[in-house]
Amino acid sequence: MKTALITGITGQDGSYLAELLLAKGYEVHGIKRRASSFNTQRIDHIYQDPHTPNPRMVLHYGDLTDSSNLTRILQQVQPDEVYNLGAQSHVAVSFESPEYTADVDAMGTLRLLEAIRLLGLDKKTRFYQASTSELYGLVQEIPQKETTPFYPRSPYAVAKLYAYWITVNYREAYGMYACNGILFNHESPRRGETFVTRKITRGLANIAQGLEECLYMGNMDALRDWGHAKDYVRMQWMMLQQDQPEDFVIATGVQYSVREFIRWSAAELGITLRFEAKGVEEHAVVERIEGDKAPALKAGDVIVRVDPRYFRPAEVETLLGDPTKAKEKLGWTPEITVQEMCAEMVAEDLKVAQRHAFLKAHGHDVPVATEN
Ligand code: NDP
Ligand code: GDR
Repeated sequence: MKTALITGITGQDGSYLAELLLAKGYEVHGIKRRASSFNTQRIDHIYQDPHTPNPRMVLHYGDLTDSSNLTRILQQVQPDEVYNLGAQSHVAVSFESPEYTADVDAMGTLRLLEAIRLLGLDKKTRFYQASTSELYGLVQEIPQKETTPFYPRSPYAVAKLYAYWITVNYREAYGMYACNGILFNHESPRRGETFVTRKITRGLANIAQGLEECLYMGNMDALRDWGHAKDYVRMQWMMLQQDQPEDFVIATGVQYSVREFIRWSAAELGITLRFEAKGVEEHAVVERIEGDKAPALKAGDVIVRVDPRYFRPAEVETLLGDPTKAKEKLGWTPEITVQEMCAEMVAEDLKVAQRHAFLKAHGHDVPVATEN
C-alpha cells in the first residue's frame, strides 16, 4: 500500500485527490490548519475515525509556515508521494496579504522540499507542486504551453513562480522526483465561494430564490480556460507515476469570458439575461424567465452590476492553455466540459438556495454571506 501526504487536503483539489487516492488503495495523510470553527466540510464524507483499526485516512494539524511541524509530520508519515496543494490561493487576496502569501506559497514549498531532503527521503518521496497558469500573467504567447515564458502579475503568482523554480531546482540539484503541474483554472461545486465561477453560480441561485438581490462583479471581460477539478486531480496523480519527473500544462484548450459564464449560469436557472451599457455602468437585465427555478424574479429586474472594488491592481486578462504534452505523453484528456460543469455547479447551489428559501419562508434565520 502506498502512502501519500496532501497539504491543502481541506481545499477543493485536496478533497477530490484524497477521494481518488483512497479509491486506489492509498493510505492518505492530510495536513489541516487549526481554525476556530470546523474547516473540514469537503472531506467529512471520507473522514475515518482515528479509533477505527488501521484508518486509511489520517489528518494532522499543521501549517506551511511552520517547518518544524512539517518536518515532524514527514518523519512520522514517511510518504511515497507528497502533493503540495496548500496555498493562500486567492489572487485578489494576495494583493491584500502579499507577505503572508509569499510565506505560505513560496517559502512553504521550500520548507517541504528541504524537510524531505534533510530527512533523507529524497530518493523515496515523489513531490507534486501545484503550479498555476497565473505564472503566464501578461501572456507572451497564445496558447500557453510548458515553454511559454512567465510574466506573473500578482503577489500570488510571484510567490508561485518561486515555488515553481525551487521545485525544478531540487529536481536538478538533488535528483529528486519533483514536478510541477501548471494547472489552468479548474472548478466544481466544491470551489471556494469567492472564486468567480462559484460566486456566480451561488449568487444567481440565491437571487433566483429571493435570498439576494444583485450580483456585483469585477472584470467580466476576463477570459479563462476552465476545466473540472475532478479531471485535473487525476492528472496530478498521473504525473507522479512516470519514469522521469516532468512538468506539464493541464488545460482544456478552450477559453470563455466571465460574462459568458454568467449567461450559462442564468440559463441553467431558466433566466435569459440582456447585458447593457459598458465599463463600470454595465449591468444585466432579466429578459425572460422559463420554468420554476427563479420564482423571485420578473422580467426587467437588474440582477448583475459592476463594482470596481473587484477590479485587481494588475489583471490577467486572458489565459488559454495548450495541453498537447499531457495528452501525448500521459494520454490525459478532460472528460467534463465547462458547460457540464456549470450545470452541475448551478444545480448544487440551487439545492442549497431552495433549502434556505424554504427555511426563510417558515420564519427561520438563514446564513448570509459576509464577503464575496
Ligand atoms: P483552495 O483554496 O480550495 O485550498 C487551499 C488549501 O490550502 C486549503 O486546504 C487551505 O486550508 C490550505 N492552506 C491555506 N493556507 C495554508 C497554510 N498556511 N498552511 C497549510 N495549508 C494551508 O485551493 P484549490 O484546491 O483550488 O487549489 C489547490 C492548489 O492548486 C493551490 O495551491 C492553488 O494555488 C493551486 N491552483 C489552483 C487552481 C484552481 O483553478 N483551483 C489552478 C492552479 C493552481 P483551509 O481549508 O484551512 O483554508
Ligand atoms: P483566478 O480566479 O484569479 O484566475 O485564480 P478567479 O476565479 O478569482 O478570477 C478569474 C477571473 O475573473 C475575474 N473576476 C472576478 N473574480 C473574482 N474572484 N470575483 C469577482 O467578482 C470577479 N469579477 C471578475 C477576475 O478578475 C479574473 O480575471 C484562480 C485561483 O484558483 C488560483 O489559485 C489559480 O492559480 C488560478 O485560478 C489558475
